[in-house]
Amino acid sequence: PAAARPLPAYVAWKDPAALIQHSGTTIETRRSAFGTSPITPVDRLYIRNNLPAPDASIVADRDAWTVAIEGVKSPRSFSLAELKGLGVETVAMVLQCSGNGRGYFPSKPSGTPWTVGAAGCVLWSGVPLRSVAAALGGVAEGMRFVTGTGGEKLPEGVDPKSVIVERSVPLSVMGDALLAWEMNGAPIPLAHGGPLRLVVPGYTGVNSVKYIKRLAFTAQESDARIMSHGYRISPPGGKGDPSQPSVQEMAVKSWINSPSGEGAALKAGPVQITGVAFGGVHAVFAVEVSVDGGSSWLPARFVGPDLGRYAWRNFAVEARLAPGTHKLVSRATDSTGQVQPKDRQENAGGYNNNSWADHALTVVVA
Ligand code: MSS
Repeated sequence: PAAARPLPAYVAWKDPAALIQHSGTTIETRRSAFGTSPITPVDRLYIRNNLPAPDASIVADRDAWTVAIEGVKSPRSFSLAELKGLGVETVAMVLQCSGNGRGYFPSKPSGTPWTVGAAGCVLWSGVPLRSVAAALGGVAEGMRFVTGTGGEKLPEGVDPKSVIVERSVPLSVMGDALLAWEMNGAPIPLAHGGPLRLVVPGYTGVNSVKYIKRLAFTAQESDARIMSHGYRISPPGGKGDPSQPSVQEMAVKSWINSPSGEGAALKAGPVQITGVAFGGVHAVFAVEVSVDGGSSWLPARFVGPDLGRYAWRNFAVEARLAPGTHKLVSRATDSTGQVQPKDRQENAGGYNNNSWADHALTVVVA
């Protein structure tokens, strides 16, 4: 393959050969770089920043980072050192950009044309939101949302609401959401939201606010543009507005990573077809694979450990592919019986693409 472009300084420690660099703030994992264990190595994990990452000085003294907690009986700020005393939990979770799969929309929506690689599965450790709220007398009456605000320095001369990364999710996420300081067993790198990140399991990536400065239980959704107009399921050709559904819960999805279709033609003979499958807010239950574009299906088996309902699972099917061209597809079912659909739901932003047909992979066998 062509020599990879050097990565920007804040992600210079990542593996360039494993990544597709769309821009300095949008970097995707190559399909062939996912491997066959459920946790995505941090140096291969995708990056999506709506604003440039803050200065690296914010991770120089992590424990000194502070977050304001509002919308509780006794609001106050906590340092990260203090938060660590309130509780600790670890969750394995698929982190997936709302626009993962956008590149398959024939309408070419504006935004990064991600294929499969704006996703990974990560272990996060931190304090449950419910423990933080409990330490402050509980959530104040009438609050219906959890609103997280990112700690980026905002550009001068523009309305802060038009650029600030501030997202609201329903209060029901309280069961499993964390304020996390650790990722795959190490402090969260700046690029992924260190020193402290809100993580909302089962929800698309934009809802997991990095470098969180304010966690508020609120009666209303944020009126920041990224919430009110951005990340909405808008009709094709339309614009986002607050009446449309926000991009929040993820739905059942899977794709094949190997063979990747990248590189030289495969040799005829037995092949393990592998990929990843997840249910979003529900656990993934089963996966089927087709080597004929979806005409007939084979049951796949899960490979490796089950890290819980928010994680993805690796799957495998053994097949013998004759010389020629084959169209490989996978289709997952979640624990509530929801089957990954054949077709995408058209929308202007190119969000939530879980179509199995769009994720088909054509491979040539010599
Ligand atoms: N946060 C903040 N603060 N900022 C920004 O920009 N972005 C989003 C999230 N969070 C942001 C935040 C998005 S959009 C996403 S995806 C994610 O994040 C990513 O992550 P990483 O770590 O991978 O980079 Mo789409 O839905």
